[in-house]
Amino acid sequence: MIQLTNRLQQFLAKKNHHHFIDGSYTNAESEQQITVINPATEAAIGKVALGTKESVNQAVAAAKKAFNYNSDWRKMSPDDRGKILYRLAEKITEHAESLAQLVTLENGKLIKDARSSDAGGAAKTFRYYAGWATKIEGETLDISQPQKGGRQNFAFTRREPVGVVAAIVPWNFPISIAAWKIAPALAAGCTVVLKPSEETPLSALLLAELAMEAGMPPGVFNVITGDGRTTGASLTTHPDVKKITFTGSTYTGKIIGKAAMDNITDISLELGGKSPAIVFNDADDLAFAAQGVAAGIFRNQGQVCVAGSRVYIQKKVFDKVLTDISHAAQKMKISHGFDETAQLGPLVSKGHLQKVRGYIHTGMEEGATLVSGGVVNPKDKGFYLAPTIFSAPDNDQQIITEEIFGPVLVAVPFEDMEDALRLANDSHLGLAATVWTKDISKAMSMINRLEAGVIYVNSPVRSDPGLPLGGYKQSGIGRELGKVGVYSYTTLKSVNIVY
Ligand code: TXE
Repeated sequence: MIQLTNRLQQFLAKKNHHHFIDGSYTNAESEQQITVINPATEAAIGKVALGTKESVNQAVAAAKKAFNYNSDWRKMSPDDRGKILYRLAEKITEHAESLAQLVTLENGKLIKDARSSDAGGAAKTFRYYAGWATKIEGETLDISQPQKGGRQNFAFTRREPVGVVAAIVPWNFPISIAAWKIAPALAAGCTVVLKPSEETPLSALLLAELAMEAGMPPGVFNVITGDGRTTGASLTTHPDVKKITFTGSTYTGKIIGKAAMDNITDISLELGGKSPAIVFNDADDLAFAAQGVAAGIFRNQGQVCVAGSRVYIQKKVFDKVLTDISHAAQKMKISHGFDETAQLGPLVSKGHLQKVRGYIHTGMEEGATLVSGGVVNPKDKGFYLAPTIFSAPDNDQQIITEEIFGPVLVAVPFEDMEDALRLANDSHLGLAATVWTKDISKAMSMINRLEAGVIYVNSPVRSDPGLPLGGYKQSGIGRELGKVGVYSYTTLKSVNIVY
């Protein structure tokens, strides 16, 4: 068992955690509380405040004040803003073990993933966007307006920070997804109110402490804890919020999208996926492809927006590839996240485990063939599920049309490229896809015709701060990460000087 760091022990000793607003913890004694559960042990690890409308107002007011034209933040040079983001990246690296352990405690995920994807991923994202603070550009434009008396035009655009940003994030990568939003928003000069998921709110509070230690002016980055219905809804309907950035379910994304339109608030949505992995007969190394497909669905217990949860395998190699994937699945060691040798941890919550199990039941009822796994919890305590694989003849089952968001894979055979495209594009979602082939022409045809925002060839999908992420169809609106990510927190002002 891993020894918790001193910093984390001190943090957890507080037991009751409050919102982080205007540079310090607030006094939210009067609010209801949410208990945060460790999914591996089912024990409580702390309580956070369930933010009321008043607390949300306070957080937005702090962010608005920090965005005021004469504030320290607004007057700060891009270079100094970048330095603060860079210092925060260093703080995250310095306290990476505390952050990773906290993420494992509240989410259940494997500590190695919490170290690399969450703490490591967040540091990388802040480092990447630190450099963007000094690279936000407008354009000069050669316009054709006639002017009197031989006067001329000097037209240009400038990018300005959009204002107070509401960032609403899910529980699957609590601080790295938060970083995907906070880092570009701050690089652009915005201020932020972050609402973490009610399942994993603690790591966001620790991140806010580190931001202050990195020299972030008060009010620039605030954290409000709470649920979706009260806290999240108060934040997304607040008239002083100028941009909403959300990652979560398509269902909630639609509610937030409608709320945004009431105030004509800018919005970006990164919603769910049901991403296809397509394995051709001529994949370079079929065993490697099978391993990649298994990694693409079972990483983080399948709770990954870009998880390849449908695998289409060309008929000639269907049995071989499916057998390899199921061998890989059956060999996975299921254990709590602090077991350094574990390969699959618990799911995030009891409710989520029930939801995923419900889908497995539905798959069996609808006649899909269960190849491995199933609904049985392999442990006495904790929210565990064995990696589960189904095979089905076509796309007409619920387990292949809806996002399950757990360690559940459905395999379907295909004839040829046209058939693979028909099956892969037959979805209301379009976040990601992977293609496994050594034929570059085939890979390019697939890239051109797949309806997905992110495509990887011969690798499971991974994230990188420099590579934009977002979805086609009901997988979302807008893109985050990369240059487009930082520009999405700016608004364009067009200017013409007649001289
Ligand atoms: O998501 P929600 P949940 C999918 C996945 C999962 C399902 C449900 O299929 O099984 O969503 O998960 C906040 N106004 N994804 O319930 O509801 C909420 O408090 C404002 C895919 O966790 O979308 C949390 O902070 N905010 C996804 C955040 O929204 C509201 C990752 C996400 O919650 C709100 C997670 C409201 N009305 C789940 N209602 C991905 N794309 O990676 C809820 N929230």
